[in-house]
Amino acid sequence: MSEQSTAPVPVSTTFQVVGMTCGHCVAAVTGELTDTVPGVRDVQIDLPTGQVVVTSDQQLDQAKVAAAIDEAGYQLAPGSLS
Ligand SMILES: [Cu+2]
Repeated sequence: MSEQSTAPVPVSTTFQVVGMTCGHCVAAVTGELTDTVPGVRDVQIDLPTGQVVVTSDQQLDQAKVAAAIDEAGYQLAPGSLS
């Protein structure tokens, strides 16, 4: 990777989502986050632990993240995003 002053520095945010049980859940959460939270580039989800790692162009809007998880039908683990 070359250094370019104009390129945004990706931000990595990790949090925990409760209730995901299969690949469909992962796809739903990934899609909702990608579609509704500004700046999201990549979403990585570890199903067994419910750990979600979001790479984004800017600091994530926590309210939008919470809304996206809720919209997908799951719950943000309390205190995992602060
Ligand atoms: Cu599922």
